[in-house]
Amino acid sequence: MSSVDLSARIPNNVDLSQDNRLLRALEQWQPNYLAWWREMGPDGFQEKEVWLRTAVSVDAEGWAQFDYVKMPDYRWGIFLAEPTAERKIGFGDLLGQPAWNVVPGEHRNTLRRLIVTQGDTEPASVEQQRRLGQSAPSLYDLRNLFQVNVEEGRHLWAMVYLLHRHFGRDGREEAEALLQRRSGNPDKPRILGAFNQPIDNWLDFFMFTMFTDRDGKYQLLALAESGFDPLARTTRFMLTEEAHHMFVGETGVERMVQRTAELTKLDPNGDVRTQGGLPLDVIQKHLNLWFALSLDLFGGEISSNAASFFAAGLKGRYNEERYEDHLALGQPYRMTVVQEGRVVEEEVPLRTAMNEVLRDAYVEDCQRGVDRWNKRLADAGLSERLRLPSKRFYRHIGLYADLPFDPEGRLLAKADWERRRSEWLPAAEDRAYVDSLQKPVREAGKIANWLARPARGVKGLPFEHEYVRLD
Ligand code: BYC
Repeated sequence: MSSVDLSARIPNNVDLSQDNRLLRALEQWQPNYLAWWREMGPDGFQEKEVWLRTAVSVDAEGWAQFDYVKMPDYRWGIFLAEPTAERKIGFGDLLGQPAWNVVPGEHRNTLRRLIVTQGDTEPASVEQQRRLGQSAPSLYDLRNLFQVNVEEGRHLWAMVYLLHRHFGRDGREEAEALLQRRSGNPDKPRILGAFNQPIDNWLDFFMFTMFTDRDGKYQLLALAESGFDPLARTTRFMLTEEAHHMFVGETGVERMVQRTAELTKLDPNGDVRTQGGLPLDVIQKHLNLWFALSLDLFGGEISSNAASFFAAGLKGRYNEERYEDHLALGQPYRMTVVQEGRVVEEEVPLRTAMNEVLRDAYVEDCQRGVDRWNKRLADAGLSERLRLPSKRFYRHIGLYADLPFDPEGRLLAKADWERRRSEWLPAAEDRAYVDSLQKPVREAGKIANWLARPARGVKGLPFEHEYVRLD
């Protein structure tokens, strides 16, 4: 097992001290990263002590330690999961050949692009969320936000390590560029659509961590199958941290829904607004928005890029092992396409549908979360339910991009869609109402009225714990 060097300036389990050139390059990047973190990281809380977990090992047991840390002092490190002895490529045209530890020349550009695209999302999400600390509904939630943020920072380190270690000068330039782009900036935007959207309130944040971080999970799972072993090992360890981010989203929405149900029942007219809670239809609109934005992150339904990533052994399917056939040749995939304004079924070669195969697994996982929220509503005796919209609704990438599908997946006339838009997506007045509830709660043990307390605190501590020291 590679040993973990925690005392180094950059904690790592990749023997950085044995590679002087690489170490120097990363040590040059580090101050630029910290400058970016100070400029674009959580606004107003850089000097506060936060109860954070820090990755210190890659053991299945005890890989992290918890302590109070000021965020700029967080020990951002480089950790790869342990190698699998004699690992073989598990899919595509090179099935059964040894996995690579160096980048094959012919795949250099493609791999770099995949790593840069993945890497770009990490700082982007920190930028999107940088002002949320100002309106946190409790110290527990404030701490979870910062936990997510520092770990997205570590995921950037993970990708930057690969760029520096395996892509020479191009890789160093890309690592620099990752600190230059800015979420939502029209002159130097982040690469993927959802990462340029504003996250202005905690409803957006919980939906983002539920739906967009879950896209992260599936993309990382697909990259964890990669024949390029350092990428597979890096992403495998990132998934350990990612689980918490989705927990924050899934339980965050669940706590909102639970509180909405309580407040609805409390009001003599069943009006949650009079009680200062979030109406379910407003929650549903935010769900529609973030689900659709996150579906776009899987790329086009029919993608020759995805087919060649698969053929070349660069990006596999989620849990490739559970398939019997790892070549995916000669099999069709049925999907809905739009022809002359009509929705029809068509068969396409499976390899070109790899983005859609991954999206299917993702949708199933999202549905499980929605079912859990609906159980809360049912338990509270409410008849309303939340629903995932159709995969065709409000898409900007792929076959259904910019076509006027309603949440049921029916194609409407453009004018009808526009007229009904505010029934399905957050409108200015919905945003204004949500914003009006975003008052910070900074006393340990207290929580905003629109949100239920979590079932338990962090790592055995009670909810009342002072998770962020604000004095
Ligand atoms: N926005 O062949 P197509 C995460 C581009 S999230 C803008 O359909 P492909 C996280 C595409 O680049 C996970 N552009 O797509 C979550 C291509 O451009 P070129 C991030 C888009 O290549 C929360 C063209 O359209 N992981 O980790 O099959 C917090 C045609 O595309 C978009 C990854 O992204 C879009 N949504 O697949 C923090 C994994 N979609 O080449 C973190 C690595 C497509 O024609 N990336 N385009 O100029 C990939 O696997 C692939 O690049 C994609 C796109 C799945 C994203």
